[in-house]
Amino acid sequence: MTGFAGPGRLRDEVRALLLDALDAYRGTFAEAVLRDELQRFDGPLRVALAGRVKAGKSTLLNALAGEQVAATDATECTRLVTSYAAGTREAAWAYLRDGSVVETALHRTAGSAHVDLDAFQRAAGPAGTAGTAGSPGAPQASAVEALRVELPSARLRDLTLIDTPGIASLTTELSLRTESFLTPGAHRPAAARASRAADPAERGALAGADAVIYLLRHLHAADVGFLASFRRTGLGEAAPAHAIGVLSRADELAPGRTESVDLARRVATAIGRDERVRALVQTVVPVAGLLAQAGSRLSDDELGRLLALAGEPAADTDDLLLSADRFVAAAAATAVPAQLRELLLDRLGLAGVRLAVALARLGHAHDPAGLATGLAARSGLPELEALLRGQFTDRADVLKAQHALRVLDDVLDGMFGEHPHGTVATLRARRERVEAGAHELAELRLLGELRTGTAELRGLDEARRDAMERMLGAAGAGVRTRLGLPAGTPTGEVRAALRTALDSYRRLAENRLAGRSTRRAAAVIRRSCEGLLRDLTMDGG
Ligand SMILES: Nc1nc2c(ncn2[C@@H]2O[C@H](COP(=O)(O)OP(=O)(O)OP(=O)(O)O)[C@@H](O)[C@H]2O)c(=O)[nH]1
Ligand SMILES: [Mg+2]
Repeated sequence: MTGFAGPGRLRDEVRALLLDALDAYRGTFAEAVLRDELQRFDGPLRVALAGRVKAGKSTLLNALAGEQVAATDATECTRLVTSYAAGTREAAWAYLRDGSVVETALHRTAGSAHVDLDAFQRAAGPAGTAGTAGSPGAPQASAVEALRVELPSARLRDLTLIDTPGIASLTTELSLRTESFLTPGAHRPAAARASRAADPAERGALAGADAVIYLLRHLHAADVGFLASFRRTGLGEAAPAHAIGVLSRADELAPGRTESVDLARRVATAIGRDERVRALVQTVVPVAGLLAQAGSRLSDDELGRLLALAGEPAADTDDLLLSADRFVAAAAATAVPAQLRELLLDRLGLAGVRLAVALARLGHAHDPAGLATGLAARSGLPELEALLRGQFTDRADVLKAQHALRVLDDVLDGMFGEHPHGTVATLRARRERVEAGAHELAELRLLGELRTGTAELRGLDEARRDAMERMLGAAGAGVRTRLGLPAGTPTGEVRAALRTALDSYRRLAENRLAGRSTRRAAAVIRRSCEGLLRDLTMDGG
């Protein structure tokens, strides 16, 4: 997109650096670390879904994957970090504590993918599965550290999705699995890391994510605490660029009102303005994962019955919709059978059923397809997907480069043992040059500093500060998004706007009356403008 360093140059440089480091560290513990990093560097971006128990992580993962892969349930459900990646066939692998990786049976049902882990459980533990293992109190004596599921899915080609157990889970061990996955090494002294270099859960193919979707139902101290630890450990000041906040289960905020998602949007915006949250995520958007899946989880016949329900006398239906218990009561006054009502409740939730009825009554949905589309349109998922493209997929190279440089730092710092003499200084110098030459990294760093308050744009009003953050890619890496222009704006107009921006940031960068941070930020944005103008010309625009 914005190939400031020339298209793909950052990627090529970092890749070459990793290869040379691999050569230098051959035969040491660090070799495996670097090999894993290289593998993930060449693979799709890895995005984890994290948040407290029952925030709706697995449901949102399914909505993004476009099929039911992760198990979801009203009781605590996800017990192992599980990544879902594109593959040529349906298959699953268990990553064991002893470091081995074993292919294991994957059973697909209509509801989810179920990984059979019976063989790995200790004699003392009960049978466990990827998503639906026993009760929350069941012993966690499993030898399995994490799972990888591969599916032939086009949606997963650019993005590997990682489901995680809830933070602040009922069992501390489950929370810790997520925390140690997302913030590798955070809970352990550096010296202890070297000895764990052979542990697969601490390394490339599994450890860490390039970016995180953090689900909140409302702002809670545990969320702030977790997000802060994510920033502190892995990703430094650039962290907000790596995290998107989602106000999840948005339909439950104002159940059944068609404007529920609008209300959720206002709440999400307010949460996103909170200083503590701004320092940790780029933005907060509302999403109702359950609504997004109406079309894939309900048949036309079932959706049709829902429309019929909306056509029944309002007095009866309104009474029915007062509570979940009333809705499924055997003796309810409706022509829709109780069994089907239970299914509708399970697939859409009460708020979803109410919304469906409201859409039909208001004439927004006339047939099953229209109803599914109406619900999906109000789920917030299309907006989240656009955001993921702009923020994560389009800058996958930059995010992965950042991760790779961080791992390289750990290696060069001796985190994984021996230094091959002589080469460390050379590699470090090259690493510094790569970082200094990559404007993309400078942008993310500055954005992070502005968000965390390390740098401040003093004396500028809020609109100007927002515009500067946007120019740095805060709302997406595309040139139109940066300039705040609509998607279809013709190239000529984009170029004119860029020239105007370039002039104004050049002046601001040289304005002695502006604060130091402001001038530095303006200088970075001036370079962004120059790069974007160059890209526009190279694209033939
Ligand atoms: N109304 C509504 N309910 C939802 C939504 N997303 C999830 N749920 C419900 O919330 C419950 C938990 O959903 P999951 O997706 O399993 O949540 P989770 O965060 O993966 O839960 P754990 O893995 O146990 O931490 C289920 O009963 C879902 O049906 C949503 O968008 N709207
Ligand atoms: Mg889950």
